[in-house]
Amino acid sequence: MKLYSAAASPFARKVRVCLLELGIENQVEFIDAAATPVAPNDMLIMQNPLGKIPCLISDDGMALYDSRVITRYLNDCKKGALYPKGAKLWEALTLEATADGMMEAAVLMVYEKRFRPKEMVYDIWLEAQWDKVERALDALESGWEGHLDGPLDMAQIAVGVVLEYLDFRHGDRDWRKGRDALAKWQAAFAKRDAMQKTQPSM
Ligand SMILES: N[C@@H](CCC(=O)N[C@@H](CS)C(=O)NCC(=O)O)C(=O)O
Repeated sequence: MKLYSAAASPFARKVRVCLLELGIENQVEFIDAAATPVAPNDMLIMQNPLGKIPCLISDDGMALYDSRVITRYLNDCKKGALYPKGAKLWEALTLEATADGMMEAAVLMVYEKRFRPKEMVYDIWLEAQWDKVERALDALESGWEGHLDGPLDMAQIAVGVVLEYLDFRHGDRDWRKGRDALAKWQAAFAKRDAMQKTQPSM
């Protein structure tokens, strides 16, 4: 298998952590394919017309995206337990979608500041993206603790990844303030081997 990814991408990190937790990281060749909305990567758009990473090429040549499709595929291939069975599945998928939505907002904020001409940066829009992140953080602080403390799954991995991405790109916003329980959970989760081995870099 081949994985188009980049060291700073939180969506790609979800997949890298998933591979490590499933113990199959050595079955994948990693291809660095950093892409931006204004400078698509030519090699990548031949596999994913959306031009986004991560994108996995399976052993039989199928291109899979986005991150949630890839992680479910890998979990199925390995017969892993990163997606619970029964009613818990819907809870896990909703929590994963919450973390992915936070990632999306946080990544869009970076793009707005990085790729838009300075005079066109729309502060109201930027703050509205951050409001989404804040509301989701509050929901994680009180409401999801039962799931976060349960058996390891992809939802927890997505939450662990997005919280570190907030430190990486939006450290000045101090997401931990007033969220002691979530901060404590994150500090423990960050110690996992798979999280340590995949820390984001420029
Ligand atoms: N929903 C997608 C989001 C992927 C995504 O936005 N990736 C970013 C990098 S972090 C990207 O490739 N951006 C390039 C673009 O938007 O054109 C997923 O879960 O994989």
